[in-house]
Amino acid sequence: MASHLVVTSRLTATSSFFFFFFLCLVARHHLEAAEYTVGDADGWDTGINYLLWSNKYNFTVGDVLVFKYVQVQHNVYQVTEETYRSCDSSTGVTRTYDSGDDRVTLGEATSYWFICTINGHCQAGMRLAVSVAKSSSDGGGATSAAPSPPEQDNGAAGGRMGWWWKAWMLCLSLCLLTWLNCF
Ligand SMILES: [Cu+2]
Repeated sequence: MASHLVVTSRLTATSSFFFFFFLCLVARHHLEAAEYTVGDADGWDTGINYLLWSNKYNFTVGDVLVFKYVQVQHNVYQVTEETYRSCDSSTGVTRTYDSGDDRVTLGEATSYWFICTINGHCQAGMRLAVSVAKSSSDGGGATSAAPSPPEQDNGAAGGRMGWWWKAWMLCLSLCLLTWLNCF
């Protein structure tokens, strides 16, 4: 009788853990964002067709673009569509990046335009246009679709989320093993 009680409470604990885990999974689905290295292995450089590159992917709100390049040789200016087309960065600049490892969070379902302003690089094709769709979560999209201010900074938050996720996976594996041992 006592052992039966122990098993029952163990089962309850296990199922509540899984319920909590499931909640986290759902939360993650809404928070998780894909990360794209612009140009893939080529990075952010001259001589690459970024139109072809951007056409390969479907960007959604929360995704992160990572521009990788040799610092000083290039830069990343977030600009208006007009400036993207004219390559004239004297106007229409929203934001500038120059770290060589720039992370830009696509915080809104809109279009984003980026150019490099170093000597004729933009004219030579070093410009990127990306259109971002609403979060792809099915149903109840109202909350996830709410416009949020673009938080385009160090992607530390994304990295931390990745670590949390790994921790959770480890936790789940351990729990599963323990649970299997009970029977
Ligand atoms: Cu450049």
